[in-house]
Amino acid sequence: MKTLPTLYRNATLCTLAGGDWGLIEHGALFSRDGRIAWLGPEAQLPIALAREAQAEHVLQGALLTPALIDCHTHLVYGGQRANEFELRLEGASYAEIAQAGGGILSSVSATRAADEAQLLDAAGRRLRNWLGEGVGTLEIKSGYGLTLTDEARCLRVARRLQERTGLSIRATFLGAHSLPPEFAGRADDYVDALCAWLRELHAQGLVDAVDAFCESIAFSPAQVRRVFTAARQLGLPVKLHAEQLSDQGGAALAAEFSALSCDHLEHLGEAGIAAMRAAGTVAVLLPGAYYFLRETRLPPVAALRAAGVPIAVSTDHNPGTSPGSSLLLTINMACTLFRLTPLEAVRGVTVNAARALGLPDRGQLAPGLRADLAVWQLDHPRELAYWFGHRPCSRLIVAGQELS
Ligand code: DI6
Ligand code: FE
Repeated sequence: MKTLPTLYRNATLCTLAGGDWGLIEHGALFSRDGRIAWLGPEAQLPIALAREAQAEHVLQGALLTPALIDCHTHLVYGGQRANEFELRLEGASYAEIAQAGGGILSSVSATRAADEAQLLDAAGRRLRNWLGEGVGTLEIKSGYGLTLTDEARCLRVARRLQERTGLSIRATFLGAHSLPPEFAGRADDYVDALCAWLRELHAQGLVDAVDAFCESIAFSPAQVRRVFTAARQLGLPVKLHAEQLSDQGGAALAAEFSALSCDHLEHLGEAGIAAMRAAGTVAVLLPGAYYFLRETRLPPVAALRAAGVPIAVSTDHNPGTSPGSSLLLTINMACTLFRLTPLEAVRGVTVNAARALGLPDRGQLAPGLRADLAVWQLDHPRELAYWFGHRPCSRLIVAGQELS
């Protein structure tokens, strides 16, 4: 889409370029063709750019950051699972509910029963919460269909949400989420089937990356290896739900396949950290799931930090373990529950979230990057991690296009 050459003036820029906030007071930013063409102190704005601008926004000192990125969601599903929340409050564990046929499989039934328009409507309604919080890029995983047709429907919904909203949406195939009932007792046959589906879905242009759930209640490292081998043969990047409930050695396996990210990681050990570091794999922390499952085992934040593994933060929005719809609350939780600093948490939903999606063209403010911008009625970016239940985003711009 064509966008006008646009000038944003009198902003407090938070570039996040380099390791710090990258603040520029009394800043200006010029975008052209959906990309950032120039930024810096307004006093240094080249006169030619001021003349070229066809749209101008004077921000009166408001904060201008890169649009936020939610790099791990399961946004497309039918139904909801508030009944399981009640069961867990009465003492049942997440794994027990899953083993009794609830959990992911109850969302699979509801998703299969919904048609594409219903899934699109429900996900579209949820997505407004992200739009209102300055999120410009969002990853959506399949994994509640678990047949070729139902997975295709969910991935198509992800594609259609991008067309409908203007947000940038990445679609991840998570066929290896749970064993569907029709394959009960035949997990290896299911892995064969989903690898064949992956080839078909890829041919339809529906897949940007491949994920799997490596856990005793889901898929073994050997099975995940087969899924990843199929993905890499198609040139697709991989990521993994790893070490959420136990240490399966999933992170080291994912690193072997140069995974973009390993996500959850509460039970991650030293070997996994070393492997992720060597492979440049991002650690995606999901405090919403930790909170909602009332977990007590913290991810090894200090060891990840010491090893220099990039840390991202995401909602993990899903109906079972993280029904929250606020990336801002999630970064607050990353600080309160996981002890990230506000700078680490904000980098976790910008620079490092971009890396977790393999998108080097966003997540910071710098010339040449996409003009994915959020304007906030805040004095300092640390407030993004501080307030909760507060919506200070006043403008969202994606690829130079104003969305709200
Ligand atoms: N880990 C999670 O937290 C979600 N999926 C996964 O592999 C949970 C999905 C659900 O319970 O519906
Ligand atoms: Fe997840």
